[in-house]
Amino acid sequence: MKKIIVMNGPNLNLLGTREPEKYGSATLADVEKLCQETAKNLGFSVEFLQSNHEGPLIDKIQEAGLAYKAGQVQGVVFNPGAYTHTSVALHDAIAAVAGLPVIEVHISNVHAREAFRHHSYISPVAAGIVVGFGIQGYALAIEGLAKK
Ligand code: CA2
Repeated sequence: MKKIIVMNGPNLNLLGTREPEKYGSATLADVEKLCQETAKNLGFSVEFLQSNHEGPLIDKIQEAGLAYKAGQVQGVVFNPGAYTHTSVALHDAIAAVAGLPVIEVHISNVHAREAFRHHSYISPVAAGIVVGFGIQGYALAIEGLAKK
């Protein structure tokens, strides 16, 4: 069974515990369950991870690139959190694994928020972007990847 990797960046481990007006009341465990169920119905398995640090996210993108070339991975769903707006290193990691589809997801509509959230270092190297649909955005991204 091919795998979809779902990655989450800094502070997303706090989902459902604070700021429900911005990010809803679902926890990251709820997001994982949604991803597992959505992928299973489409015939894929899910590897789900969250990190508050750039390095492990970069390592996983590189690993996903090799697994994609080996035909084991369908693609990556990635909510980079605040690294979206700061990380040239994540941009470069995705650019370096040519071909690997990475779908950028944001729970909130970043374009309706502060100006510093309007720029993404990830979007130019993403295969698709899902913004502002709450945690359902993860399911939409998985559905999109399944058709790639
Ligand atoms: O809307 C999104 O998914 C974001 O990627 C969330 C990031 C934010 O920096 C991006 O601009 C947009 C923040 C994730 C922090 O998540 C928390 C959840 C609950 C409580 C505190 C933080």
